[in-house]
Amino acid sequence: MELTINDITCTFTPGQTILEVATAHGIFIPTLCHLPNCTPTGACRICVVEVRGARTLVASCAAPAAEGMIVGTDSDRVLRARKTILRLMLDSGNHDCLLCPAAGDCVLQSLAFRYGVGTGTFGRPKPRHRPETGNPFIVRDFSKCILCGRCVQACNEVQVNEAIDYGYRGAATKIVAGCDSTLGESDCVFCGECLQVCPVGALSIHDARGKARLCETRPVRTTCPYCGVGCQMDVHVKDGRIQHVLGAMDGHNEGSLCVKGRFALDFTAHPERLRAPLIRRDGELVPAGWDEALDLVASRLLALREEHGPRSLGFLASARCTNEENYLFQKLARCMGTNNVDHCARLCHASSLEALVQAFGSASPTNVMADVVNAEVILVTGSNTTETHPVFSSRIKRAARSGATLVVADPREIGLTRHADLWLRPRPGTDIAWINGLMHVILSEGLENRDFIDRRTEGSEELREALAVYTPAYVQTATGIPAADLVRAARLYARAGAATILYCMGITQHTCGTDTVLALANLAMLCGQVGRPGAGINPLRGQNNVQGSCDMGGLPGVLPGYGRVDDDAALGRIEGLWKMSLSKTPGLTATEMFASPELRAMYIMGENPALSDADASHAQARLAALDFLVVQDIFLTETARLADVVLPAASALEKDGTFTNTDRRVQRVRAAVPCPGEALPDWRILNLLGPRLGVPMGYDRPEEIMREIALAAPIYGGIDYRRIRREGIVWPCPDQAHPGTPILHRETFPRGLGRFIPTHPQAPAEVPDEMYPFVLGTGRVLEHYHTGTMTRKSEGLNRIVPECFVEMNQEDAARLGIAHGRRVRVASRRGEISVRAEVTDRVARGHLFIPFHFAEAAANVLTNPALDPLARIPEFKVCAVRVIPE
Ligand SMILES: Nc1nc2c(c(=O)[nH]1)N[C@H]1C(S)=C(S)[C@@H](COP(=O)(O)OP(=O)(O)OC[C@H]3O[C@@H](n4cnc5c(=O)[nH]c(N)nc54)[C@H](O)[C@@H]3O)O[C@H]1N2
Ligand SMILES: Nc1nc2c(c(=O)[nH]1)N[C@H]1C(S)=C(S)[C@@H](COP(=O)(O)OP(=O)(O)OC[C@H]3O[C@@H](n4cnc5c(=O)[nH]c(N)nc54)[C@H](O)[C@@H]3O)O[C@H]1N2
Ligand code: SF4
Ligand code: SF4
Ligand code: SF4
Ligand SMILES: [Mo]
Repeated sequence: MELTINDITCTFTPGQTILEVATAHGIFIPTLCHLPNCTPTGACRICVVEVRGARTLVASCAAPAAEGMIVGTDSDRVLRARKTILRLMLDSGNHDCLLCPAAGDCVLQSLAFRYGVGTGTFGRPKPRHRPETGNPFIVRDFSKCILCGRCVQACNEVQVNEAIDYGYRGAATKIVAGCDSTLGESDCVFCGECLQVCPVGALSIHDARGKARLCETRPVRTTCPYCGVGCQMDVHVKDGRIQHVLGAMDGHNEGSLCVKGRFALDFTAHPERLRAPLIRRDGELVPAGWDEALDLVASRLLALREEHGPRSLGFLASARCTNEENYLFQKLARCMGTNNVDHCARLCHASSLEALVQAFGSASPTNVMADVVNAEVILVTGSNTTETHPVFSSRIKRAARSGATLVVADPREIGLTRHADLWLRPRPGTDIAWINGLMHVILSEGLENRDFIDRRTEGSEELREALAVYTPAYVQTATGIPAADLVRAARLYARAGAATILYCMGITQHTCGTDTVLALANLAMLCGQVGRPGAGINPLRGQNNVQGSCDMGGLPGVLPGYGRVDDDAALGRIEGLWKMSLSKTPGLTATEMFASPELRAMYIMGENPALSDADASHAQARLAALDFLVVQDIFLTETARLADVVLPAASALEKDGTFTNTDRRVQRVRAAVPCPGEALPDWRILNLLGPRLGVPMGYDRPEEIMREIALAAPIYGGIDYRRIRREGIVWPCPDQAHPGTPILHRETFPRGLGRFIPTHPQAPAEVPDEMYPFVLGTGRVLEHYHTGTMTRKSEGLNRIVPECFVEMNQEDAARLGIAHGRRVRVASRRGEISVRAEVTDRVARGHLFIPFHFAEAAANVLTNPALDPLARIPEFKVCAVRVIPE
């Protein structure tokens, strides 16, 4: 279809607005209230245009384009209208550009300049709002607000946090949080989406005056160093310091970030950053030079290998480090003669890895996050998505708003339960029962996908027999989920044109984790809900680069690209590439390293097991008892304090490389600020150490390492820095011409047929009794990350969540006489911590929740190190404790 704008013929597709058509043809129309992907409001009217035949001017952001339309965007009438609108806006507030933090990056300022409009024309009294500064991140100054409403749309339609709205009426209209409270007292989660879209200076960052204005800074495109969503961000830098962080509009996150990505990169400049290597002398860690430290590491590791053999050495790789660094790290370990290399994936998705390899032949998330829009039903289980994958959760909430059915299965009330059509609330550790129950209902109602089962799977008959006992009545008793809800969920999932499963630690971190993931895989295959747009099974990857460190072979049983170490062909290929002969004996897992008396030395790059391992006191004792411990970190962590040598590393903001997010998307990481002191990027440290251990390295740039990765791991075969300059590529990407693979298992599974492996419920390793009557679950909060080494260096985050707490049900609290906010002791068979009581309905009676971010009240002092027999993952989600009021 065609229309004419300013005498230029423009083609368009039905449904486009005049504004969209103009923009697509490079014709400028000013906007203030317009936000892409949101309902047009036409609130500011600055985008008015003249349409021949229309009596009044038309707001182009809301008016649909029509065949043959004749549009003028810069007639006198249009310009007059725009100037009047600008005058009214400038008049309505304190638009003093000299003192405004948004100057140089303000749409109002640039339009005023463009249209030659000064201020003060109507002489109206200026508003006298006092800026709201009470929260640590966002300053709200409504004397500059032009009521464009973009912040309201960003909060409600984009992030779906529903914290702010219009309040009052007429001239008193204003943007309010909650019932006109401060942002800090409202539901605001400080994602900063509103801040990023505000076209003027009404919303600005805290301490703006101590920083450079946006227009004075240089942007560096990089990937967020926190969670597996892998948001793309522009880090704005001046004078070697990070000044602002903006979400990249052209990234897969479409401009969104969460509070950590946007506001918590201040750890990079923290005074406690490691600035020089440290060596233990007379019991004290003292500064040393690089040569001295690396020589010591090399001589001790070589001596211990000489004396006790290569299997006495253990290596922990890092899901916080880049692909290039993990690749070099496992290369170093393997070339030293051991496959004893593992990392935190063991504590995380080891059970997914084990189960999905058995069922499908590959364990990676099957669909990219953006594909969730294609799902009619979204089943989220054991994932507190709004807090742990926040920007992805916004996509899920948007999908639910536009009609997708959201089913949440979680023992705890979480952010998503409010948006769910159905919330199943199983007792912790009972997931296999309800998942089997869903399949029982599906089979008994004939809702299974016969065609998929016949063509793509094997073992369905055994499954059918195994499921006979899981009637809704049985499941209700076993899990606490009402029978009717189970039936409803089964019908929703099975009947959906496309349904996707998203799951995380609530499923995996159990002694029955592998079996629970197998049950989910059975469910997906039974209904043919995998291998299509909107249909898949997605173990959400947690860390920024946990997908990548697995891909790089940071695991004891597999090489880069997932060839098995005990497979001659796979091993032979890598031996040829490295020109080294390697061990074909699978190594110890991280959890086994801590149990094995064989182990004499460890090299830990970017992990903090002294706090993150189950039964942390035992883990600490084990680390302390090693003959030699090297820790390479950005801070002197609880683990580093136990080391013989500490090597200071550059953080993600100080080096180049790539991270692979939960999409399997390989994205660039770029240095934005200089390394502190003598700290070096991990890849450089390994490059210096390798030759000292007889392992050839010699890489000048991370890009060279990626070239070798492409040879070592065929799934990365077509990935190079040039191709991922702007946008990441989703592996498998076997060659340079391949566009990447957003959806896995479309035609076949990597193992050929998908395999049904029936599983049955098992009780957790430790169940409540008279001495320890509560079930404790551990996990995360939005504002903090793991052992807190980074987020607890952020002043703002610490103001929001300053200390550890235990969530406890109101009835339990009342029975024990514990008031909200009171300190209590929580004790298990392994230890005891002191925390503040958070009395709430979020957890059910008999259940407790404690986040594991706080060293001074470490949840892992309490947790049970019992392992899943196959995956060797500890049972972080269930142990038995008692609560004693202090
Ligand atoms: N803010 C923040 N974000 C993070 C991280 C962080 O530390 N902080 N860490 C990252 C990493 S590495 C990971 S692995 C992910 C983890 O992300 P999640 O797995 O979402 O995080 P957890 O807090 O461990 O929460 C797990 C969820 O499982 C539920 N759950 C507990 N027990 C059970 C059960 O028996 N059955 C079921 N069905 N559900 C249960 C809990 O109620 C909770 O909602 O987060 C990543 N993102
Ligand atoms: N109770 C309980 N415990 C748990 C869990 C739970 O749910 N409950 N979850 C488990 C899970 S899923 C995970 S993934 C683990 C996480 O366990 P860990 O990986 O041990 O925890 P982190 O605190 O992320 O440790 C990462 C370390 O890397 C450092 N670091 C950051 N960037 C860099 C870098 O560029 N280079 C180097 N060299 N170091 C860097 C950080 O300072 C930090 O010390 O915790 C597990 N532990
Ligand atoms: S920071 Fe995020 S949650 Fe808070 S008001 Fe702005 S958009 Fe809403
Ligand atoms: S605060 Fe900013 S984004 Fe929100 S209505 Fe006012 S001017 Fe628009
Ligand atoms: S959602 Fe994850 S990747 Fe995105 S900004 Fe937050 S922590 Fe970073
Ligand atoms: Mo994790």
